[in-house]
Amino acid sequence: MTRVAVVKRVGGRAVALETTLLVHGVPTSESMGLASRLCGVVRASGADPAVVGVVRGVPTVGMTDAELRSMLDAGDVPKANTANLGVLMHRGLDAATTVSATMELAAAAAVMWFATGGLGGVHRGYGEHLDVSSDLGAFTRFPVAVVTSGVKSILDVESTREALETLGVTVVGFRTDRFPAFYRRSSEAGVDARFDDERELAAFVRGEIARTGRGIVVANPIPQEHEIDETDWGRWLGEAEQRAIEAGASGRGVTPAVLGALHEVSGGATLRANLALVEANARLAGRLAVS
Ligand code: PSU
Ligand code: MN
Repeated sequence: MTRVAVVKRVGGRAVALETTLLVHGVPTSESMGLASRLCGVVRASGADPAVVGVVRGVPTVGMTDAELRSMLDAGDVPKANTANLGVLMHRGLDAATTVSATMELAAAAAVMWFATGGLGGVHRGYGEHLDVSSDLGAFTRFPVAVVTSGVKSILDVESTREALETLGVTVVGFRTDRFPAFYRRSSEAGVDARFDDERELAAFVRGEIARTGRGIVVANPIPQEHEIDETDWGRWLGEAEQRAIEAGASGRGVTPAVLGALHEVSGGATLRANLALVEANARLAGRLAVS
């Protein structure tokens, strides 16, 4: 049960968008442009975009452009998941919310649709320790449908899929039978069910969330024309991981470090793919929200 009081500035057909993706997932020069394209895409579907984050300690569903701008200008913004969200609020700080924290705040504001790029998941293990994102457990607690291109192949995709299964989280595929791997349309892993029709998918998700009070993963593969070649991907990932290890990334710093290195070693190709798939997810979430 969610007891967070949030500032809510969004209409009835809301689609949540997360700030960690905007602040830590893409270069800062891209953040405002991406935010405005995502909001535009959601509006074009007839739904209402709501950028979610913590503004000077206040959990906010529907941040203004000025609030996002000042978060970006501040630099070095903390990344909030469900574990440290309350501490950052208590201290009155700005924070970018990950999938798990965004789900918590969206649920508190009765927003059930959320579009992102990729979920966090089970890391491949750079260090000696287990590193599993709080995103996975959030689906067992918050009644929010997250439209995502699966999990990035910087993670252990198949283990992440198994972890969702262990937690009893429903994973449905939109026009796919496979669990997508972000830059790639498919992986070794499957989904619980495939839906080809948007209206049927929207009806199922609404009914399921009402029935269970838990979240659902809606997997939407990257558009075909933006999928990254498998050989390129393997080479880039190897180099990016090496750079992240050399930079000494750990804990919450791992995902942003590997992403940043990837965008560099791929000459921007992974960034372009990333932007394209998030937009596609925002479009689908908008359509489902009004369906
Ligand atoms: N995947 C991406 N881009 C991102 C993230 C994931 O392709 O920016 C962000 C999301 O906010 C996700 C978070 O919730 O990383 C997961 O971080 P961690 O591994 O520290 O839980
Ligand atoms: Mn982690």
